Amino acid sequence: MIRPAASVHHRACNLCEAICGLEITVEDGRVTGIKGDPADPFSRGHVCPKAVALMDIQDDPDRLRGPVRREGSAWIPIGWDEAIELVATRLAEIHTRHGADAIASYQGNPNVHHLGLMTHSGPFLGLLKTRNRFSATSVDQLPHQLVCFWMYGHQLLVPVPDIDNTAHMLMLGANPMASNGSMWTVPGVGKRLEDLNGRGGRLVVVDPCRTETARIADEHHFIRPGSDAAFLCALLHTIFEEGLEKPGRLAPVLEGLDAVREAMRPFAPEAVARATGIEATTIRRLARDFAAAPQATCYGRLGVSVQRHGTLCQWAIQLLNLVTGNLDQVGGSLVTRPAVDILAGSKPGSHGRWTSRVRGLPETHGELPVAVLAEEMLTPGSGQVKAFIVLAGNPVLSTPNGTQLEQALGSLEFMVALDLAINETTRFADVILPSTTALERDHYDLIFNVLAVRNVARYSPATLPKPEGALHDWEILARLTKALAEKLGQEPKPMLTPRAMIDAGLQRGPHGSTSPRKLTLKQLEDHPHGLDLGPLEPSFPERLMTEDRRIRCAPPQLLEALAEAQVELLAEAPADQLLLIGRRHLRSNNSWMHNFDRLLRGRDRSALLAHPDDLARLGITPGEKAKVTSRSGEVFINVEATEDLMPGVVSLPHGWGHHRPGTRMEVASQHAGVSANDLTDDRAVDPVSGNAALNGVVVNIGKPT
Ligand SMILES: Nc1nc2c(c(=O)[nH]1)N[C@H]1C(S)=C(S)[C@@H](COP(=O)(O)OP(=O)(O)OC[C@H]3O[C@@H](n4cnc5c(=O)[nH]c(N)nc54)[C@H](O)[C@@H]3O)O[C@H]1N2
Ligand SMILES: Nc1nc2c(c(=O)[nH]1)N[C@H]1C(S)=C(S)[C@@H](COP(=O)(O)OP(=O)(O)OC[C@H]3O[C@@H](n4cnc5c(=O)[nH]c(N)nc54)[C@H](O)[C@@H]3O)O[C@H]1N2
Ligand code: SF4
Ligand SMILES: [Mo]
Repeated sequence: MIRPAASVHHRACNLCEAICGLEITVEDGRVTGIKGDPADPFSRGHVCPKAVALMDIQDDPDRLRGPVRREGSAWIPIGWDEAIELVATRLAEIHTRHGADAIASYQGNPNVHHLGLMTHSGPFLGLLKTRNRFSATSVDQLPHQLVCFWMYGHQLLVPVPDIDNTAHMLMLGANPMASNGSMWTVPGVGKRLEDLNGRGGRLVVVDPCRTETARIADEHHFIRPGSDAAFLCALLHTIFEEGLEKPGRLAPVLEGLDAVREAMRPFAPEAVARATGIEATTIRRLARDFAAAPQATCYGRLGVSVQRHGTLCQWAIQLLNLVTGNLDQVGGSLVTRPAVDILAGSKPGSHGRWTSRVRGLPETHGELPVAVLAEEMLTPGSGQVKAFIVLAGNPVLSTPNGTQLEQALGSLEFMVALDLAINETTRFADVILPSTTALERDHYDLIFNVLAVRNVARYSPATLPKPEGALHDWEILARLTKALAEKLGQEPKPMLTPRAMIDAGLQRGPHGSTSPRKLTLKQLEDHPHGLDLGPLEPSFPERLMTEDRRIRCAPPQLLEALAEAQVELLAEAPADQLLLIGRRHLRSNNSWMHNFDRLLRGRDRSALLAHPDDLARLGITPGEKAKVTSRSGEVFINVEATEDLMPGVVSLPHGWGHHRPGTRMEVASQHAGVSANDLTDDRAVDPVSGNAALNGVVVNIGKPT
């Protein structure tokens, strides 16, 4: 047999924030191999098991390959012209009849991993002028962005831990050994943490779970979920009280530090020990260790953002870096100089320009917190949401109180989804518009280069040709924009292709036409493994984006929120309370990579984990099914015992619950699991940002009778 000639292609993986370089073998039009690209200067060959699943996404028999329209429970294939016309007509009609706010949108996680959705969803959604815009941001990193907007003047001016040069890393609520880093693009984080250890550095992890990352740390401390703000304030308190403060070079541009010092006064380690579950002497030592390290960086991620006091946590983390002189320092936390500087051309941010109709939660950066999405659909009255656009998202599994959202989606007049799958959310759509896959399109990381531990740039050409009749997401959006604009009597702005935008962006950027490097798209294409543009370097105050280039240490909203939260933060944990938190697994990705056997091998990963003492107290036998209830709902799930959890804490991964009728994901439905978000509470939000508090949910466990 003659084997068809194989070709080898290089591209960046778009599945998670690590943006690893891949080497992909294609034979006879099919992908036959995917491995790490050793020549990628940034990821240096690192890869994880999900990368190989890019070929499963490609070959998934359940994947939609053309637009479909729903009639009852049947899906009818339709042509693109008909699909675009249908969607534009229905949206325009609802817009005219019920007003702009009657159309809501949700942009899911893959939007930020997808060039065409990044460039083309804004103009489309902008036509609607709806206040009901939502995204995964408000079940995720909203607190980071709000804090950076308030302190540094731009929501994306986010300092990242300089892991390769630090001597001491304090990490809260993050498990990069499973998640590969977040708001922190750090491919091969395991190797980088090993190197930290090798040069005598220290990793301290604070997490209610002894995670994969905690296991390789020098120190791990359990913390009661939701109490991190108290812990972080106690670190700051100690630093101020013991005179360990040394803001250094940035001291002249710090504004409001006295107010911060005053605000931290009530949070003595001795006052927060019971609330956090960490002894006062330990807290004091951790503060001293951090302050004494020659370079240190504090990083807090999902576990401290997606909880009751997420914004206070992110504020305290910035302050800790800042008062110890580690902000904008090599080995501390630094901002990038991305080759396409999306900060330069974008709005710095906003907060509270409007509030949600029913509950009055504030807008941030043009979006409302997704925790109010269902109630905006279910509550009658002027401005009620009647139509829904979902772009690459599965909010039924990803946002709090998923069963309530299901009920809401069932009540809509019209729904359209840009997606490849008929899943828990898109099954409610009237029309689904599936695009090409990641391997069939060009890619450039607009967001993750902004959050990377080195300044890097890489342009990935499509690996596979675009199939006959298929459209890229950006083409679908461009066609929808044109059709809808006509119907709404608006003039659509001319749009460049994503590729042309990157070329222009590179030339305008800091390494572009006015710099010695004169970076162009052509140059990037000549470097198929990506370009390293150098390490992160101090750039404050010049790079600050506040009007006066000063750092606002004490945004009034945060001072006020801390004062209001004080009693709650200092309160002792109620006895026998069980708090639910989430967890991630290396072989899973949010809600949408459960349809591939390759990633599901091994033992069941969807069990509820609990501490053996809690199970003994409740009379639950490990290995058996239990009933877990919360204010929002109940699930029945196998329970496993583990001493890796702090007593009083139970954990479930999110993104499961594939048993729902009407989906078309054969393999996933056989590994259904339950959805953690059938237990999380849409009413539980961070009071400052409205970010959902998906961690620290009060639950009860009982026998499944
Ligand atoms: N309880 C709990 N809930 C959580 C979290 C948690 O830790 N705990 N984490 C939260 C976080 S951080 C996030 S980011 C959200 C994520 O939740 P979502 O924003 O809902 O995103 P995903 O679950 O990744 O769903 C992605 C969808 O995009 C589709 N898709 C994939 N590729 C493409 C493409 O190329 N084009 C199009 N058009 N569609 C595509 C997939 O089929 C899938 O339907 O979940 C949040 N929910
Ligand atoms: N394999 C894999 N990789 C992923 C994803 C995935 O689903 N699978 N999702 C991607 C996405 S969208 C994101 S946003 C990132 C998230 O990346 P990470 O932020 O690293 O998220 P997790 O791995 O969920 O780790 C969160 C940690 O917070 C802890 N935690 C929960 N509650 C609290 C608390 O109150 N306090 C403290 N201190 N800790 C708490 C949990 O025990 C957990 O260890 O991962 C990305 N990468
Ligand atoms: S770590 Fe993330 S970017 Fe790297 S191969 Fe795995 S999924 Fe892809
Ligand atoms: Mo996320």
